Amino acid sequence: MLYHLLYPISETIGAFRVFRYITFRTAAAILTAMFICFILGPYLIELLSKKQIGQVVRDDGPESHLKKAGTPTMGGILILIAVALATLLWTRLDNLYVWVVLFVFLGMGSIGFVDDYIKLKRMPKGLSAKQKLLFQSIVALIATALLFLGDGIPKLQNFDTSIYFPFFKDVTPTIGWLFIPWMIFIIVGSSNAVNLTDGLDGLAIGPVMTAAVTFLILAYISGHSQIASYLNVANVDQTGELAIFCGTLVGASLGFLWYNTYPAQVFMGDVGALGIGGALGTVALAIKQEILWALVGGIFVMEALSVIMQVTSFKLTGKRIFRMAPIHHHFELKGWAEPKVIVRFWIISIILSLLALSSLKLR
Ligand code: 57M
Repeated sequence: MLYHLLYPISETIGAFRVFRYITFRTAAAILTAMFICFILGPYLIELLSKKQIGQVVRDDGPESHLKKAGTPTMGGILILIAVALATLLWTRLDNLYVWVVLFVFLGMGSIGFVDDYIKLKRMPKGLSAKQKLLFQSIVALIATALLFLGDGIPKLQNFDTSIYFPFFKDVTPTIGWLFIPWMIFIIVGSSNAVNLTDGLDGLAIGPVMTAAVTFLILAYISGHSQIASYLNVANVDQTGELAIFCGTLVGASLGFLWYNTYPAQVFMGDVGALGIGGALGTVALAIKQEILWALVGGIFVMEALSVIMQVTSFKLTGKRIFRMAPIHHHFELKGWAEPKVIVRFWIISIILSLLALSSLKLR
């Protein structure tokens, strides 16, 4: 919004020329989102406590989690507010990608909100897995349609339905209309994978932050034709503005982590996890980095795979592969202290992001 208000008067006041630069607006967006979280955090936590929006903890989980009962949840509302406000303030509002990503972020967040609310007020299980999946798929389908159609029919014909692989610049299979289910799979899968990871203090928000920093860099590159061509990365016109969205996610994650770090004063709830995951998946698709996303978000992939493997093995053989799934519970039950699991997962996510960034140019 500020771009539209202030850049036009840069002819009179030269200093306002900075509003043109994505780099300047990204830095400002990070700080804005972070301070919104810092400032609103205590009020929201107090409000959630007063309204008794406290976590119901299942008694079949690790014993150490029982003492977490009653910790305020739905703190993801803070992330939603900070990211949405900072995005509206610092991005160009005539950019389709920004609106699509924001739509998925708030759409998935709303599904999470309903789920959290039902869990707290009516039935502890919340929405059924089928209901959740259906609503998530509808949000993903609308986002897909918007990206395909763009601002008119021409975009439909121009839409690049190729998949780009890191390290192999010549492997770019074009999958045509199959790109629609592919996009839905990535968006819904990302949303759920982040949600599954969110089971220890700060465990999800740490890797979210590393992923957002990595996508911030990749989105900037993808929107810049010269840098993209130099680094052998797909150049998608106008995706540079997504660097600013990723910046707001970095800032909001830092701000939220302030309160969510061990021992947590607040949990994000599904309202946070579903929205963040969906948005990261959509950014990956927009900048044509969905394969690299599996590496950047390797922690989320590992958590989701651990659940799939555990459930499949349990159903087929009656035996468990892990002491408990998702995998963070496995390490807790092996005796690792909670902060040790969390920080080690963060370290892995940083290594994965560095590996992903090292794929640039190596194509
Ligand atoms: C998200 N939610 C946390 C909090 C957070 C299919 C199955 C594997 C699904 C999975 C599941 O339900 N996952 C959904 C996990 C919960 O946190 C809330 O949920 C929000 C995120 N959606 O923001 O509001 C608990 O996690 C802990 N927590 C923290 N710090 C945080 O910052 O400590 C969360 C955030 C909180 C708190 O204790 O109460 C959760 O784990 O429920 N199900 C499971 O994860 C269950 N696994 C399981 O049943 N495994 C089986 C296999 C066969 C599927 C097995 O291995 O045998 C476990 N979860 C729990 N107890 N709580 C096991 C039992």
